[in-house]
Amino acid sequence: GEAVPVAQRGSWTSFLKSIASFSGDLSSLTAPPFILSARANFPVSLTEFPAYWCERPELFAAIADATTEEARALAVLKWFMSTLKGQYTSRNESMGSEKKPLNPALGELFYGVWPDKNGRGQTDLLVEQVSHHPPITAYVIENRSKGLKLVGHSAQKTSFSGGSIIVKQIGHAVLTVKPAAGGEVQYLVTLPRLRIDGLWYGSPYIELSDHSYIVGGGYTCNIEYKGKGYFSGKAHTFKATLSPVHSSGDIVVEGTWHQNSKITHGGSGSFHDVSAPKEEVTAVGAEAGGEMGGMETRKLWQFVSKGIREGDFDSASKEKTRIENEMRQRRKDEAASGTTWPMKHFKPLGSDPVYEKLAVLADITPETEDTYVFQDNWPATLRS
Ligand code: 0T9
Repeated sequence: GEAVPVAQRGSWTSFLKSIASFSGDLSSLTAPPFILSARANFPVSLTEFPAYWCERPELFAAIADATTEEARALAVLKWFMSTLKGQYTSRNESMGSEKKPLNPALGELFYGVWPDKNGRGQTDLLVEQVSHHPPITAYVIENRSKGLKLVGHSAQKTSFSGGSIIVKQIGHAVLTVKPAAGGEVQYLVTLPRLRIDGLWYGSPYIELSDHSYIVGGGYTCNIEYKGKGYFSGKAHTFKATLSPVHSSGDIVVEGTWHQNSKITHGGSGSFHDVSAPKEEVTAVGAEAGGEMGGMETRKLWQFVSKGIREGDFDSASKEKTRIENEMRQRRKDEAASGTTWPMKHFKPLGSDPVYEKLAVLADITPETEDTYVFQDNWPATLRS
């Protein structure tokens, strides 16, 4: 692969071989340094990824302003579509290719905020790594003044096929809207399938495939994803069909999720457009007077990140090993004393009643999924 630094070619080839002969938890494999994730100032662990759901806070807030079921369903779809560019192409844009995120420790935390601006209200973010084996990340994003709350969890099942990594996303999110007129509306949001291509060349990138759904508020929305060589021949293509549950009259939206789209049926005009810059979350420390505690992601991985950023891979890998050993010891001590690490913000639930009620409306499989119920215990630094 040409994108691989000469000195790391051997280790990239053996890394690819280990992916090919591996099934399950890819995040635990050790990758050569050039493919590790580090941004200007901080390490990037998977606990930071839920922030992608709100990097256009005004589109999230706009969901609350809709006054009809149709307008609200369109606002939810527009917000969702506008997050995909950040979720799936932003590492390529900022770091040249998809990168391997840090594998979060059990109990790792991330808190953040998008401040109020132009009356959109403040939006808060809280993330907790609720499982290490397999990795599961639970999150909440709430705009209290607008009556909007997104609660979800995210995990992955990976396999290797035809030179690409196939990632099946596990988990879902539920968006709860409390309209000003009263009542409560809930939307189930499911997640697309990913392919990681370009591995051989050392410049991995993501393409989305199959379907994801948004269901609730009187509508079902089926979003179909295609890449190069499918219906338009273009990368990152989608077609979303929004259907009212109790009447007829579909609205169809088509375009590229990393650029823009338009309404092609049941209306007209442009739909989403993500050419304007997005707004990254501001990290907020939650312990002693707003200081970051030892389990808060940017503090935990501080020196790993510094090493990667400064090209000092030796100290990055030593520091990473130190953290991993510390976590291993913690698990051993817990086993010895018959305790387990307590979740701080969530309670696991074997099946999600909201998922079950809404998944049937769009024939989503599986029919049931577990969930992590937020305990409504925001740290004071986010509630002042
Ligand atoms: C939820 C997102 C998810 C997390 C990442 C597959 C992946 C871990 C999960 C699905 C977010 O909402 C959206 C975006 C990117 C996904 C990551 C891309 C990726 O490569 C990693 C996996 C675990 C790897 O690191 C594979 C090895 C690596 C060398 C390829 C770059």
